[in-house]
Amino acid sequence: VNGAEVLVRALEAEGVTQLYGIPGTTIMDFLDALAGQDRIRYLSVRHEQGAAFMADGFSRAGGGVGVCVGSRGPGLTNMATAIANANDESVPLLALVGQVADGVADRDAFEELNITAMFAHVTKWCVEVRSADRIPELVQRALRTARSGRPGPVVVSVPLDVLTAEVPDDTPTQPIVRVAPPRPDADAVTRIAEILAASSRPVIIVGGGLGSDASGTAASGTAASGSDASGTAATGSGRAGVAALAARYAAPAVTTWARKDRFPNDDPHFVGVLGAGALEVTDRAVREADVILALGCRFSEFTTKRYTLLDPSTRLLHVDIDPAELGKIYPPEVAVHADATATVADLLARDEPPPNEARTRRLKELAADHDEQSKLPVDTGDETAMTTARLIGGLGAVLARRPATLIVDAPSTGVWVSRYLRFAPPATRYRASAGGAMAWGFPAALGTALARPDERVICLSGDGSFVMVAAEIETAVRENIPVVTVVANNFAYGNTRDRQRFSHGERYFGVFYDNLDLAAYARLHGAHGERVEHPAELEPAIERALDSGLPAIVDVIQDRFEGLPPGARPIPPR
Ligand SMILES: Cc1ncc(C[n+]2csc(CCOP(=O)(O)OP(=O)(O)O)c2C)c(N)n1
Ligand SMILES: [Mg+2]
Repeated sequence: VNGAEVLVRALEAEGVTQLYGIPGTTIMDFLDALAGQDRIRYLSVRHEQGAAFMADGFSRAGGGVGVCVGSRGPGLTNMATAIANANDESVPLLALVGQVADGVADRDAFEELNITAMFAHVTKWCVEVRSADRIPELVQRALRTARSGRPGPVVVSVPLDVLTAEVPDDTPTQPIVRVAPPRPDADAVTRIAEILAASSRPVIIVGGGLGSDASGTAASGTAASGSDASGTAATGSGRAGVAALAARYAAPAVTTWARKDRFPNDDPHFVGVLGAGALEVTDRAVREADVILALGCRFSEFTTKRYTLLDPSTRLLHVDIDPAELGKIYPPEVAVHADATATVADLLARDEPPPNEARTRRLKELAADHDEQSKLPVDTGDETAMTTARLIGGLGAVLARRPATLIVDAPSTGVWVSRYLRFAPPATRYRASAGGAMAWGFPAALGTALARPDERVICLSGDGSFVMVAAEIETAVRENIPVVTVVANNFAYGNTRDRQRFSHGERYFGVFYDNLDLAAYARLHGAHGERVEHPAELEPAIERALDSGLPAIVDVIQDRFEGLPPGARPIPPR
């Protein structure tokens, strides 16, 4: 057999079930090998960026490690944004690319790129396979690297002559190796418990390290996985575990920007989502805390309002699976290099502290303020205007009737979702991008639907973001992926328009444009299309889109100044 066949076998041995890609000279033998089997599904897409964001969505939805495929140079550079975004956001991903044949390498051959040099900085690992008999070893290591520890993207480059090289048919695949996530040191757990018990204004910050769908630990059967599949109250892991921990210390809990559904939103300890446009009460809970327990969060610029959120006098207890994150932004008093879910479980295994009145009183005050502030503002103005308040209200009403995963791209409407919609997994789930790359949403929604074919997926996108990847509607129709995409269509790069509103004297430049009729565009492809111009049309249109069973676009026509909720501002540029 040839290297391409061995590559297919190696992927299959690792449990890969789907690939998304675009062909090119260097990977034609790989496609040939895929064509001769039916264990791995190959979906041809319309842009490599789409393939990589789809793989990202597949990973986040718990489908395993998402894999995207491209031919050398330009095929891979088209994936670069998605790879860098996955690196920012700890998403496991494998980008599999061809490379010029070794026989002509280093001559600036056609579309040749120094792949390992270029991608070293935005991947967890980037490797070029030098001989076909090492394909099983390196593919296995790549996938293990992607999913272990702090997950992230890997690039595997396979030169053409490695794919065509002959190897014995009995070239073995390697047995799967999974790395158990590190458990916390017992002394550190004791210190955390003691400091929390002595605190008067604690807060728990829940980040992506807790109960991650993408951790890959569920597949290994090891303890301490908090994925949607295994995060049950019975085991005290994941979402239920951290809610129990919050209850034990009467501690309010907040989540980082993209992780809203990592804490039960209907729990009385939940006081909101950090990040741009966070509610006043959410920021206050953190700013005024005497003790912060940070579980698997990296204190991103976004979450910390440009590193201004924490008071230097606050005692920080920081748990993270990546030791590089401990002390990187804020120096912790207790730094725990461990899996966050395992740490929660170990904390819960200790004796209950006595109740504390001061903490309970503060929690009640914050919870009451959160209840008040997280009520969707009611529009009293022109009832025919398709305002964002009405858009979010309608979307929330549909989600309450028709449970789905909501995928939110980078639109200004994201702030509304993070403030005002509540998610109760597993019925309703929420996925957002924190790296900020526009265009993530629609393809990530396709990947989510591919990972969870029995569940519904709704994508909320801005028009600017959606149009960047709109070509993938053809992929969705051809491959029968019934994602409903609601486009908040304000004919503007709204988020950047608001920077001009607040920081550039309302001098609007380069932020407005025209869009074609996106509902008609959908129908031209054989998808379902709805154009919504009046608030009363919104909910029935989304319902019809869901009922159609087709990929669908609901094009919601708005005023070009629609965007952020009242009082919210982009983080100032300086
Ligand atoms: C790939 C990429 N380019 C540019 C930006 C900067 N940016 C952030 S949001 C935004 C505008 C988004 O417009 P749209 O998707 O229509 O959403 P809206 O804010 O209008 O709701 C821009 C240009 C980005 N985040 N990612
Ligand atoms: Mg817009």
